[in-house]
Amino acid sequence: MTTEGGMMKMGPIEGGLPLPAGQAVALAPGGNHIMLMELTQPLTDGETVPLTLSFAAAPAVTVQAQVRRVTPGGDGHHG
Ligand SMILES: [Cu+2]
Repeated sequence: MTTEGGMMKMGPIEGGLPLPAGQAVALAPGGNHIMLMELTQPLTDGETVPLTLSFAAAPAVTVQAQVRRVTPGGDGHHG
């Protein structure tokens, strides 16, 4: 997410999210986040879905993500 002329804009990070060695990189609402697009089935509150993260210089990692309802206004751009 970036702010341009006071407007929040969201888009993919060109070239991917930089992960400097030895540094923590946070994903959070309103900041860098993973966006699930073109879902093939609806997500149900409380269920767990696998997310596979791909890296340029490391093997892919699959994590289990918990589906949670977003509080209205909590994120600012997803509603
Ligand atoms: Cu987003």
